[in-house]
Amino acid sequence: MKRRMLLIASTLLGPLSGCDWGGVSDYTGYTADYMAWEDPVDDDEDGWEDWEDCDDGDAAIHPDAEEICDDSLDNDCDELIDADDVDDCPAP
Ligand SMILES: [Ca+2]
Ligand SMILES: [Ca+2]
Ligand SMILES: [Ca+2]
Ligand SMILES: [Ca+2]
Repeated sequence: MKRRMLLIASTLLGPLSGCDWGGVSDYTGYTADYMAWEDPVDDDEDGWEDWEDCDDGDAAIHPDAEEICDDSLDNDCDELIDADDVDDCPAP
């Protein structure tokens, strides 16, 4: 009877402690991934990070740029292009 209790205890505790260690390493991995994702990137070095720069491959395009009304690009990152950007490109 005593031997059976020991067997049950080790059977229960084995997977439990393994699960705890797995949880710790999973959490650490998640934190590392999250930090990497949070790391700001400014590929075109215009001073605007990728999450706020609608084109992080063109230093002339950023939220503080002037809309150029005939280049088919959203120069100032307000999701309005050329004539659609009526504030910057009013109809003549
Ligand atoms: Ca940028
Ligand atoms: Ca840019
Ligand atoms: Ca434009
Ligand atoms: Ca625009």
